[in-house]
Amino acid sequence: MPSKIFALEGQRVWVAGHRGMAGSAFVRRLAQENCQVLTVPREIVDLRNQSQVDAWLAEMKPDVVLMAAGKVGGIVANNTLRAEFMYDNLAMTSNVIHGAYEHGVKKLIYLGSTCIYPRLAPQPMPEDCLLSGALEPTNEPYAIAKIAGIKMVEAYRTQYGCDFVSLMPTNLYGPGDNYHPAHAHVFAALLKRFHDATIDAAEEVVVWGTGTPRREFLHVDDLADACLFVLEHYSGPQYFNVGTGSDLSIAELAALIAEVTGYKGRIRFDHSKPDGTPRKLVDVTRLRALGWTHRVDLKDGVELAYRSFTQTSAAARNDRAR
Ligand code: GFB
Repeated sequence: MPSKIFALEGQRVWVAGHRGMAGSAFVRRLAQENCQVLTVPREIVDLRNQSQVDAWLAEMKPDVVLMAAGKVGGIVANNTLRAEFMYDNLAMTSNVIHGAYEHGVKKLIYLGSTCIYPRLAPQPMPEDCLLSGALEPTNEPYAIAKIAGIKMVEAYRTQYGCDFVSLMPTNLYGPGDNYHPAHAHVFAALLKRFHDATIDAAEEVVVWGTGTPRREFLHVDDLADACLFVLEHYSGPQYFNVGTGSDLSIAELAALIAEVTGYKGRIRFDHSKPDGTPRKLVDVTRLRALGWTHRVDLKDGVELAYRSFTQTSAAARNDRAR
Protein backbone atom coordinates (compact mmCIF):
# COMPACT_ATOMS: atom_id res chain seq x y z
CA MET A 1 0.00 0.00 0.00
CA PRO A 2 1.61 3.33 -1.04
CA SER A 3 1.64 6.14 1.49
CA LYS A 4 -0.85 8.99 1.23
CA ILE A 5 0.30 12.03 -0.69
CA PHE A 6 -2.88 14.04 -0.05
CA ALA A 7 -5.15 13.99 3.00
CA LEU A 8 -8.88 14.59 2.72
CA GLU A 9 -9.05 15.71 6.31
CA GLY A 10 -10.32 19.27 6.62
CA GLN A 11 -10.81 19.69 2.84
CA ARG A 12 -13.88 21.16 1.22
CA VAL A 13 -15.02 18.54 -1.31
CA TRP A 14 -17.58 19.34 -4.00
CA VAL A 15 -19.41 16.31 -5.35
CA ALA A 16 -20.76 17.46 -8.71
CA GLY A 17 -23.74 15.26 -9.63
CA HIS A 18 -24.52 14.20 -6.05
CA ARG A 19 -28.01 12.93 -6.91
CA GLY A 20 -26.79 10.39 -9.45
CA MET A 21 -25.76 6.81 -8.65
CA ALA A 22 -22.00 7.57 -8.60
CA GLY A 23 -22.32 10.97 -6.92
CA SER A 24 -24.55 9.67 -4.13
CA ALA A 25 -22.07 6.84 -3.52
CA PHE A 26 -19.31 9.46 -3.20
CA VAL A 27 -21.37 11.36 -0.63
CA ARG A 28 -21.95 8.13 1.38
CA ARG A 29 -18.25 7.28 1.25
CA LEU A 30 -17.11 10.80 2.17
CA ALA A 31 -19.29 10.63 5.29
CA GLN A 32 -16.57 8.34 6.71
CA GLU A 33 -13.92 11.02 6.20
CA ASN A 34 -13.26 14.10 8.26
CA CYS A 35 -13.97 16.54 5.44
CA GLN A 36 -16.68 18.98 4.43
CA VAL A 37 -18.94 17.78 1.60
CA LEU A 38 -20.43 20.41 -0.70
CA THR A 39 -23.39 19.72 -2.99
CA VAL A 40 -25.80 21.85 -4.98
CA PRO A 41 -29.03 20.81 -6.72
CA ARG A 42 -29.42 21.40 -10.44
CA GLU A 43 -32.36 23.75 -9.82
CA ILE A 44 -29.81 26.15 -8.31
CA VAL A 45 -26.73 25.47 -10.44
CA ASP A 46 -27.24 24.01 -13.91
CA LEU A 47 -23.80 22.60 -14.70
CA ARG A 48 -24.37 23.28 -18.40
CA ASN A 49 -24.40 27.00 -17.58
CA GLN A 50 -20.87 28.37 -17.33
CA SER A 51 -21.70 31.52 -15.36
CA GLN A 52 -23.69 29.57 -12.75
CA VAL A 53 -20.83 27.10 -12.30
CA ASP A 54 -18.35 29.95 -12.08
CA ALA A 55 -20.40 31.82 -9.44
CA TRP A 56 -20.85 28.65 -7.35
CA LEU A 57 -17.10 27.92 -7.39
CA ALA A 58 -16.26 31.54 -6.52
CA GLU A 59 -18.63 31.41 -3.54
CA MET A 60 -17.93 27.91 -2.21
CA LYS A 61 -14.18 27.68 -2.91
CA PRO A 62 -13.86 23.89 -2.86
CA ASP A 63 -10.40 22.34 -2.42
CA VAL A 64 -11.40 19.14 -4.19
CA VAL A 65 -13.90 18.40 -6.97
CA LEU A 66 -15.30 14.93 -7.70
CA MET A 67 -16.86 15.27 -11.14
CA ALA A 68 -19.62 12.64 -11.18
CA ALA A 69 -22.19 14.72 -13.06
CA GLY A 70 -23.30 13.67 -16.50
CA LYS A 71 -26.15 12.61 -18.67
CA VAL A 72 -26.01 8.81 -18.60
CA GLY A 73 -28.12 5.86 -19.65
CA GLY A 74 -28.17 2.47 -21.30
CA ILE A 75 -27.69 1.50 -24.90
CA VAL A 76 -31.08 2.76 -26.16
CA ALA A 77 -30.89 6.09 -24.30
CA ASN A 78 -27.38 6.64 -25.70
CA ASN A 79 -28.50 5.76 -29.21
CA THR A 80 -31.69 7.86 -29.28
CA LEU A 81 -30.79 10.95 -27.22
CA ARG A 82 -27.56 11.41 -29.18
CA ALA A 83 -27.56 15.21 -29.19
CA GLU A 84 -28.35 15.50 -25.48
CA PHE A 85 -25.69 12.97 -24.54
CA MET A 86 -23.15 14.96 -26.52
CA TYR A 87 -24.11 18.53 -25.56
CA ASP A 88 -24.94 18.00 -21.88
CA ASN A 89 -21.79 16.02 -21.21
CA LEU A 90 -19.48 18.34 -23.16
CA ALA A 91 -20.94 21.43 -21.49
CA MET A 92 -20.87 20.07 -17.91
CA THR A 93 -17.37 18.67 -18.33
CA SER A 94 -15.93 21.79 -19.80
CA ASN A 95 -17.57 24.15 -17.28
CA VAL A 96 -16.53 22.12 -14.24
CA ILE A 97 -12.94 21.43 -15.37
CA HIS A 98 -12.27 24.97 -16.56
CA GLY A 99 -13.96 26.43 -13.45
CA ALA A 100 -11.87 24.19 -11.18
CA TYR A 101 -8.73 25.54 -12.86
CA GLU A 102 -9.85 29.18 -12.62
CA HIS A 103 -10.76 28.87 -8.93
CA GLY A 104 -7.58 27.10 -7.84
CA VAL A 105 -9.06 23.68 -7.00
CA LYS A 106 -6.23 21.55 -5.59
CA LYS A 107 -7.45 18.17 -6.84
CA LEU A 108 -10.11 16.99 -9.27
CA ILE A 109 -11.22 13.50 -10.22
CA TYR A 110 -13.02 13.18 -13.55
CA LEU A 111 -15.17 10.14 -14.30
CA GLY A 112 -14.92 8.85 -17.85
CA SER A 113 -16.39 5.55 -19.05
CA THR A 114 -15.12 2.38 -20.68
CA CYS A 115 -17.09 3.16 -23.85
CA ILE A 116 -14.22 5.55 -24.71
CA TYR A 117 -12.25 2.55 -25.93
CA PRO A 118 -12.57 1.22 -29.50
CA ARG A 119 -15.47 -1.15 -30.19
CA LEU A 120 -13.02 -3.93 -31.06
CA ALA A 121 -10.34 -3.11 -28.49
CA PRO A 122 -8.07 -5.92 -27.24
CA GLN A 123 -9.58 -7.63 -24.17
CA PRO A 124 -9.02 -6.87 -21.38
CA MET A 125 -8.77 -3.24 -22.54
CA PRO A 126 -5.63 -1.43 -21.39
CA GLU A 127 -5.74 2.32 -20.84
CA ASP A 128 -3.32 2.78 -23.75
CA CYS A 129 -5.81 1.53 -26.36
CA LEU A 130 -7.65 4.89 -26.24
CA LEU A 131 -8.03 6.40 -29.74
CA SER A 132 -6.58 3.35 -31.45
CA GLY A 133 -9.73 2.42 -33.40
CA ALA A 134 -13.36 3.18 -34.27
CA LEU A 135 -15.91 3.59 -31.43
CA GLU A 136 -19.13 1.63 -30.87
CA PRO A 137 -21.72 3.55 -32.96
CA THR A 138 -24.61 3.27 -30.42
CA ASN A 139 -22.74 5.37 -27.84
CA GLU A 140 -20.35 7.40 -29.97
CA PRO A 141 -21.67 10.87 -28.91
CA TYR A 142 -21.31 10.01 -25.21
CA ALA A 143 -17.88 8.46 -25.78
CA ILE A 144 -16.64 11.50 -27.72
CA ALA A 145 -17.78 13.81 -24.88
CA LYS A 146 -16.02 11.60 -22.32
CA ILE A 147 -12.84 11.48 -24.42
CA ALA A 148 -12.94 15.29 -24.58
CA GLY A 149 -13.06 15.34 -20.75
CA ILE A 150 -10.07 13.02 -20.44
CA LYS A 151 -8.11 15.11 -22.91
CA MET A 152 -9.07 18.30 -21.02
CA VAL A 153 -7.79 16.81 -17.78
CA GLU A 154 -4.56 15.92 -19.61
CA ALA A 155 -4.23 19.37 -21.21
CA TYR A 156 -4.92 21.32 -17.98
CA ARG A 157 -2.21 19.31 -16.24
CA THR A 158 0.29 19.87 -19.06
CA GLN A 159 -0.35 23.57 -19.63
CA TYR A 160 -1.44 24.80 -16.18
CA GLY A 161 -0.08 22.14 -13.81
CA CYS A 162 -3.57 21.27 -12.46
CA ASP A 163 -3.61 18.12 -10.31
CA PHE A 164 -6.56 16.56 -12.13
CA VAL A 165 -6.89 12.79 -12.75
CA SER A 166 -9.38 10.71 -14.79
CA LEU A 167 -10.91 7.35 -13.86
CA MET A 168 -12.61 4.98 -16.28
CA PRO A 169 -15.27 3.01 -14.40
CA THR A 170 -16.65 -0.10 -16.06
CA ASN A 171 -20.48 -0.68 -16.09
CA LEU A 172 -21.78 0.36 -12.65
CA TYR A 173 -24.66 -0.87 -10.53
CA GLY A 174 -25.97 -0.34 -7.01
CA PRO A 175 -28.17 1.94 -4.92
CA GLY A 176 -29.57 5.01 -6.64
CA ASP A 177 -29.59 3.42 -10.11
CA ASN A 178 -32.11 4.47 -12.76
CA TYR A 179 -34.75 1.77 -13.36
CA HIS A 180 -36.45 3.35 -16.36
CA PRO A 181 -37.65 0.49 -18.61
CA ALA A 182 -36.22 1.93 -21.84
CA HIS A 183 -33.40 4.21 -20.68
CA ALA A 184 -31.77 2.22 -17.88
CA HIS A 185 -28.49 0.35 -18.14
CA VAL A 186 -28.83 -3.41 -18.48
CA PHE A 187 -28.26 -4.27 -14.79
CA ALA A 188 -30.98 -2.00 -13.42
CA ALA A 189 -33.37 -2.74 -16.30
CA LEU A 190 -33.13 -6.49 -15.70
CA LEU A 191 -33.32 -6.19 -11.90
CA LYS A 192 -36.62 -4.36 -12.19
CA ARG A 193 -38.00 -6.53 -15.02
CA PHE A 194 -37.25 -9.80 -13.20
CA HIS A 195 -38.58 -8.38 -9.92
CA ASP A 196 -41.85 -7.34 -11.58
CA ALA A 197 -42.13 -10.70 -13.35
CA THR A 198 -41.65 -12.55 -10.05
CA ILE A 199 -44.34 -10.47 -8.31
CA ASP A 200 -46.73 -10.95 -11.26
CA ALA A 201 -45.81 -14.66 -11.67
CA ALA A 202 -45.16 -13.90 -15.36
CA GLU A 203 -44.28 -16.82 -17.64
CA GLU A 204 -41.73 -14.92 -19.69
CA VAL A 205 -39.15 -12.16 -19.34
CA VAL A 206 -37.71 -10.48 -22.42
CA VAL A 207 -34.00 -9.68 -22.46
CA TRP A 208 -32.73 -7.44 -25.25
CA GLY A 209 -30.29 -8.60 -27.91
CA THR A 210 -28.75 -12.04 -28.34
CA GLY A 211 -27.48 -12.44 -24.76
CA THR A 212 -23.95 -13.09 -26.06
CA PRO A 213 -22.27 -9.67 -25.43
CA ARG A 214 -20.03 -9.73 -22.40
CA ARG A 215 -19.93 -7.01 -19.75
CA GLU A 216 -18.08 -6.34 -16.51
CA PHE A 217 -19.99 -4.90 -13.53
CA LEU A 218 -18.64 -2.86 -10.63
CA HIS A 219 -20.59 -2.01 -7.47
CA VAL A 220 -20.80 1.77 -7.19
CA ASP A 221 -19.50 1.73 -3.58
CA ASP A 222 -16.29 0.16 -4.94
CA LEU A 223 -16.02 3.02 -7.43
CA ALA A 224 -16.37 5.57 -4.61
CA ASP A 225 -13.66 3.79 -2.66
CA ALA A 226 -11.35 3.67 -5.71
CA CYS A 227 -11.93 7.35 -6.33
CA LEU A 228 -10.87 8.38 -2.82
CA PHE A 229 -7.94 5.99 -3.01
CA VAL A 230 -6.63 7.60 -6.21
CA LEU A 231 -7.28 11.06 -4.79
CA GLU A 232 -5.12 10.37 -1.76
CA HIS A 233 -2.42 8.19 -3.33
CA TYR A 234 -1.77 9.46 -6.83
CA SER A 235 -0.75 12.64 -8.55
CA GLY A 236 0.37 12.37 -12.16
CA PRO A 237 -0.59 12.19 -15.83
CA GLN A 238 -1.96 8.63 -15.92
CA TYR A 239 -5.61 7.69 -15.95
CA PHE A 240 -6.97 4.47 -14.45
CA ASN A 241 -9.48 1.82 -15.42
CA VAL A 242 -11.69 0.84 -12.48
CA GLY A 243 -13.22 -2.63 -12.68
CA THR A 244 -13.19 -6.11 -11.22
CA GLY A 245 -11.15 -7.86 -13.93
CA SER A 246 -13.90 -10.37 -14.77
CA ASP A 247 -16.95 -10.32 -17.00
CA LEU A 248 -19.95 -12.46 -17.94
CA SER A 249 -22.41 -12.69 -20.82
CA ILE A 250 -25.75 -10.83 -20.73
CA ALA A 251 -27.43 -14.28 -20.70
CA GLU A 252 -25.40 -15.23 -17.60
CA LEU A 253 -26.26 -11.91 -15.95
CA ALA A 254 -29.96 -12.49 -16.67
CA ALA A 255 -29.74 -15.99 -15.13
CA LEU A 256 -28.03 -14.58 -12.02
CA ILE A 257 -30.62 -11.82 -11.58
CA ALA A 258 -33.42 -14.35 -12.15
CA GLU A 259 -31.95 -16.51 -9.35
CA VAL A 260 -31.60 -13.61 -6.89
CA THR A 261 -35.10 -12.25 -7.59
CA GLY A 262 -36.62 -15.76 -7.40
CA TYR A 263 -37.93 -15.75 -10.98
CA LYS A 264 -38.80 -19.24 -12.28
CA GLY A 265 -40.25 -18.54 -15.74
CA ARG A 266 -38.82 -18.48 -19.28
CA ILE A 267 -36.23 -15.99 -20.59
CA ARG A 268 -36.61 -14.86 -24.21
CA PHE A 269 -33.95 -12.90 -26.13
CA ASP A 270 -35.28 -10.15 -28.39
CA HIS A 271 -32.89 -10.10 -31.34
CA SER A 272 -34.46 -6.93 -32.74
CA LYS A 273 -32.78 -4.91 -29.96
CA PRO A 274 -29.10 -3.87 -30.30
CA ASP A 275 -26.26 -5.89 -28.76
CA GLY A 276 -23.75 -3.02 -28.69
CA THR A 277 -20.06 -3.69 -28.12
CA PRO A 278 -19.37 -7.45 -28.20
CA ARG A 279 -17.16 -7.36 -25.12
CA LYS A 280 -16.09 -4.71 -22.59
CA LEU A 281 -13.66 -5.90 -19.95
CA VAL A 282 -11.09 -3.49 -18.57
CA ASP A 283 -7.48 -4.24 -17.78
CA VAL A 284 -7.14 -3.34 -14.09
CA THR A 285 -3.38 -3.90 -13.84
CA ARG A 286 -2.54 -0.20 -13.45
CA LEU A 287 -4.86 0.47 -10.50
CA ARG A 288 -3.96 -2.83 -8.82
CA ALA A 289 -0.28 -1.88 -9.09
CA LEU A 290 -1.12 1.37 -7.24
CA GLY A 291 -2.67 -0.76 -4.47
CA TRP A 292 -6.46 -0.79 -5.01
CA THR A 293 -8.71 -3.81 -5.63
CA HIS A 294 -12.51 -4.09 -5.64
CA ARG A 295 -14.28 -5.70 -2.64
CA VAL A 296 -17.81 -6.55 -3.80
CA ASP A 297 -18.09 -9.68 -5.95
CA LEU A 298 -20.94 -9.81 -8.44
CA LYS A 299 -23.10 -12.45 -6.71
CA ASP A 300 -23.00 -10.51 -3.43
CA GLY A 301 -23.44 -7.28 -5.35
CA VAL A 302 -26.63 -8.46 -7.08
CA GLU A 303 -28.07 -9.37 -3.67
CA LEU A 304 -27.06 -6.01 -2.19
CA ALA A 305 -28.49 -4.12 -5.18
CA TYR A 306 -31.73 -6.11 -5.03
CA ARG A 307 -32.12 -5.40 -1.32
CA SER A 308 -31.60 -1.69 -1.92
CA PHE A 309 -34.05 -1.75 -4.87
CA THR A 310 -36.82 -3.44 -2.84
CA GLN A 311 -36.27 -1.12 0.15
CA THR A 312 -36.43 1.96 -2.08
CA SER A 313 -39.55 0.69 -3.88
CA ALA A 314 -41.24 -0.08 -0.52
CA ALA A 315 -40.32 3.40 0.77
CA ALA A 316 -41.73 4.97 -2.41
CA ARG A 317 -44.99 3.00 -2.01
CA ASN A 318 -45.28 4.14 1.62
CA ASP A 319 -44.70 7.75 0.57
CA ARG A 320 -47.45 7.50 -2.05
CA ALA A 321 -49.82 5.95 0.49
CA ARG A 322 -49.35 8.86 2.95
O1 GFB B 1 -25.91 -1.26 -19.91
P1 GFB B 1 -26.15 -1.25 -21.35
O2 GFB B 1 -27.42 -0.64 -21.82
O3 GFB B 1 -25.06 -0.52 -22.19
O4 GFB B 1 -26.06 -2.81 -21.79
P2 GFB B 1 -23.61 -0.90 -22.77
C1 GFB B 1 -26.37 -3.16 -23.06
C2 GFB B 1 -26.28 -4.66 -23.29
O5 GFB B 1 -27.25 -5.33 -22.49
C3 GFB B 1 -26.63 -4.93 -24.74
C4 GFB B 1 -28.25 -5.91 -23.33
O6 GFB B 1 -25.99 -6.11 -25.18
C5 GFB B 1 -28.14 -5.12 -24.64
O7 GFB B 1 -28.66 -5.84 -25.75
N1 GFB B 1 -29.56 -5.81 -22.68
C6 GFB B 1 -30.40 -6.84 -22.47
C7 GFB B 1 -30.15 -4.69 -22.21
N2 GFB B 1 -31.54 -6.42 -21.91
C8 GFB B 1 -31.41 -5.09 -21.73
C9 GFB B 1 -32.28 -4.09 -21.17
O8 GFB B 1 -33.39 -4.35 -20.76
N3 GFB B 1 -31.79 -2.83 -21.11
C10 GFB B 1 -30.53 -2.50 -21.57
N4 GFB B 1 -30.12 -1.24 -21.46
N5 GFB B 1 -29.72 -3.42 -22.14
C11 GFB B 1 -23.28 1.55 -22.17
C12 GFB B 1 -23.10 2.80 -22.98
O9 GFB B 1 -23.05 0.52 -23.05
O10 GFB B 1 -22.35 1.40 -21.15
C13 GFB B 1 -22.91 3.96 -22.14
O11 GFB B 1 -24.20 2.92 -23.87
C14 GFB B 1 -21.96 3.72 -20.99
O12 GFB B 1 -22.46 4.99 -22.94
C15 GFB B 1 -22.26 2.45 -20.26
O13 GFB B 1 -20.64 3.70 -21.44
C16 GFB B 1 -21.27 2.14 -19.18
O14 GFB B 1 -22.78 -1.63 -21.79
O15 GFB B 1 -23.72 -1.55 -24.10
